[in-house]
Amino acid sequence: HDMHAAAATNIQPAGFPIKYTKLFIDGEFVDAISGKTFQSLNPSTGELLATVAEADVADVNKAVKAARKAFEEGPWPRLSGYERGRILHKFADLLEQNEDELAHLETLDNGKPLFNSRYMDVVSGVKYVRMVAGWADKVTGQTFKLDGPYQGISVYEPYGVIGAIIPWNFPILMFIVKVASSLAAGNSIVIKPAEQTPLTALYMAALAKQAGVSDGALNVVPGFGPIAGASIASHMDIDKVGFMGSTHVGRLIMEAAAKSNLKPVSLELGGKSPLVICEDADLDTAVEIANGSLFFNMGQCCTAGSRTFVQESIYEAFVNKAIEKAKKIVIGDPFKVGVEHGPQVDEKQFKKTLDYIESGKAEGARLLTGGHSVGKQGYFIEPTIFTDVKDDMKIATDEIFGPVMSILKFKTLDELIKRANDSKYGLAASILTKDIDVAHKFARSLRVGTVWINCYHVYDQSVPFGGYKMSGFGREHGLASLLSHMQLKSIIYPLKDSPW
Ligand code: TXE
Repeated sequence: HDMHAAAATNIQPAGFPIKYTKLFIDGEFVDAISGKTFQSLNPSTGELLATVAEADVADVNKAVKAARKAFEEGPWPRLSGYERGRILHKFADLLEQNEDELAHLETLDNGKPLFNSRYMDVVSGVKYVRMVAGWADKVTGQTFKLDGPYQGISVYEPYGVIGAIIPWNFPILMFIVKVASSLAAGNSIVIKPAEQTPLTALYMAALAKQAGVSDGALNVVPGFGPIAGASIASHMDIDKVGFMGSTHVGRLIMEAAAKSNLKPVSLELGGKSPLVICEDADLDTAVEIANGSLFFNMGQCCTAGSRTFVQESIYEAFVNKAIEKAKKIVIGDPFKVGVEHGPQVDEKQFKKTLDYIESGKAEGARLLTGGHSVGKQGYFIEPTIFTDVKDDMKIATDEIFGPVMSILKFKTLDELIKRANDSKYGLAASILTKDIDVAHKFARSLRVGTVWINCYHVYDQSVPFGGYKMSGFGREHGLASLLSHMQLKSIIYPLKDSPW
C-alpha cells in the first residue's frame, strides 16, 4: 500500500504528448523512404494511439549503412571504455529524469499497470544501463607464455554492427538490454522494436542522443517482423543478431543468419516454466508466489510460472486459496492507482489466450475461476485457473502467454523432476520447500537457465539470464552481456632475448 501511495503522488496524470514517431537513423528522426506508416493501438481501448513510420528493407539498409559508418569512422568504437561508460551513465541519468513520461508512454502502448512501468521496468532499465556502463572499462584479455620464444595476448573487440529484434512484453527493458550492452562493448546497433510497442524505443533513442551517443551508433527501425525484422536477420553487413521473442521466429532468425553471412545469433525465446510447491512450504506464501509467478504482466513473461505443480497432500488447500487470491486481482484501466491487471498487448494475444482457455476446457481440465474477457473495449482477460491439468494437455505444454494458471498434481520429487524437465523449453523453474536438500537436488536437476528457490521473478542486472534447450542460448545481464557483444582475438609474437 505504501508503494501504491508513492505511485499516486509521483506519477503525473495522463497528458504527455507523444513526441517521437519516426525512424531514428544516423542521429535523426526520419520518415520511411517509402513514406509508409503503421498504427500503434492502445490495448486498453483498441483505439489509435500513434501513427508510426514503418521501416522496410530500404530503411534497414540505410540504418545498417549508418551503423557501419559509425563503426568504421567512429567516434563511438574508438572511445575508451571509460568514455563510453560515462556517456551511458549520462543516458541512465536522463532515463531517470524522464521516468514519469517514459512509464506513461509504456503503459499507453503496452497496457501494463503504470505502477509496474514506473517502478519495475524503468527502474530495472536504469540499473541495467549503469551496470554495463560500469563494465565498459573493465573488460580485459589474458597474456600467454607459449612453448618456444613466443608470447600471446588475447584482446576483446566489438563485433561491429549488431542487429537486434525485440518483443513487446517489456519494451523499455529489452531495448536497454540490447542497446546498452552493444554500445558499452563498442558496437553500433540497428534495433527493431515490436510493432505493438514502438514508442518508448524512439523516446529512449532521443535520450541516448542527448547523452552523447554518437550519430549512427544507435538506429531504431520500427516495423513488422517478416519485413524489417527479416531483413535484419538476413543482412549481409550485420555482424551479429540478437533476437528475443517466440521460439518459432527464433528458428527463422537462425535460418536467415545461416543462409546469409553466417552471423552469430543469440536467442531469448519462450518458456513453460515449472513452479513446484512442496507439502512443507508455507501455504499462504506459496499462494502469493504462484499468483505473482503467473499473473504478473498479465501472464506475458517468458519466465511465467505456467506449470504450477502442487504436492498431493496440499493440493486441495492450495487450489482453494489460489482461486480466492486470483479473484481479488484488480482488473482495469492500467493508469488507475491500485489496478494490478491491464489488457493483453493486442487482439492477436487476446484471441490466442481465449483459444487456449477453450482448449483447456475441451481437453478436460477444470476451469475454476476466470475464463472470460472483461469489458467491451480493449483486450482484458480475467485471471484464469485450471486444475486437474494433465501433462500432455496443450495448456500444460504450450506457451500461452496470457493469464492462465495450469495446476498439476505430483507425489514424489523424483517423479516431479522428470515431469518438470519434460518440456522443449528450459528457461526457468522454481521450488518452494523448507528442505535444503530437496531444493538443491531440484536446482541441479532442472535443465533451465534460472532456478529460484522459495521465490519467483527475482532478477538482477548482474545475474546472468538466458535459456537452455529451445528457450534459446546466449546470456544477458552482468559481464556476460558485455562479452556476448564482443569477440576474442589472439595476437602472437616472438619474445626476443627474454630471460623468462
Ligand atoms: O512474437 P514474435 P509475437 C511468444 C508468446 C506469444 C507468441 C507470439 O508465446 O504469444 O510468441 O507473439 C519480430 N523475422 N513470445 O507474434 O513474432 C516481431 O516483429 C524477424 C514470447 O509477438 O516472435 C517482434 O519484433 N523478426 C516472448 C519480435 O519478432 C520477426 C516474447 C517478436 O515477435 C519475424 C514475445 C520474422 N519473420 C512473444 N516475425 C518471450 N518469451 O518473452 C516476427 N518478428
